[in-house]
Amino acid sequence: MSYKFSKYQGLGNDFILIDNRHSSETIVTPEQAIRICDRHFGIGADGVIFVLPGQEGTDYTMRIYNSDGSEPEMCGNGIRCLAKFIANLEGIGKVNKTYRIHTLAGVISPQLLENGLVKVDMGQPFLLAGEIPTTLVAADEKVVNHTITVAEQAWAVTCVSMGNPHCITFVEDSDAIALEQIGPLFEHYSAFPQRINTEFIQVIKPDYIKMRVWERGAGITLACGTGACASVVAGVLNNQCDRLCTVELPGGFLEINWSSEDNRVYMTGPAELSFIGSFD
Ligand code: ZDP
Repeated sequence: MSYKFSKYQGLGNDFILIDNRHSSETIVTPEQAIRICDRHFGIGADGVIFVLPGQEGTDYTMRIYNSDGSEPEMCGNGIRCLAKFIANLEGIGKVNKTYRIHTLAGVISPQLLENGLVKVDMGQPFLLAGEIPTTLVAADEKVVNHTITVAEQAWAVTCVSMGNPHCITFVEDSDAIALEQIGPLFEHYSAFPQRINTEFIQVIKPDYIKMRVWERGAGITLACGTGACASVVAGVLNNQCDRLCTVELPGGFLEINWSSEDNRVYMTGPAELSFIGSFD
């Protein structure tokens, strides 16, 4: 069997996109996803994303497998890529078109802007420990500026779920963090039963922060959209940043707005087709 795929990236967070509109089962298994995401023995990607038929009145459903085969609830950079991929599949130069996408984190709405960027209504953040999930505090409490010890070092952490779990910590110098060593220790920290994505944030100005990320199931990536959203929410909760904030990631920039009007988080950033191909 040969499958067609399209390779997209959003700020260097790269994905294999698969047209799965004919079936509500993914045509690639998590085991196959691990193989095709391999950068030496496969196509190479941070994850595999599927466009499936919509559910409950939505236009489409998105599912994603991380490069380790695990399935996250949501993917911020991925859903921008998905919006571009769908516009391509539908074969029309769609501008100002908004799609309603069913995800494991609820309905998420990406909009194709005239300038080529994609603006996504990422929904409301979840802040209670039971929703993250984390056992750091009681289930109905928030984790804001809470100190934990990882790698024999004290870290003040704030936890936010954008459908998927994030642990944010503010640091003096994000470049100085030994991500490769420290990231896995956060990911597998016992108080995070679903594991965790971890963002190390350096606040340059209230409306400009710098982020490095260790992703659950994918490790170091050049960008994480849900992580950028979660980081701005955490920054606001800690009085460290504005609701409207630019996030600088190794792969580029995202504009994040945690709206005080509707409590929803809006993310604007690029997504581009790299190439198309097929695999057996
Ligand atoms: O929650 C997780 O397991 C993440 N690794 C999912 C991927 C998140 C992503 N990088 C993003 O941009 O939100 C795609």
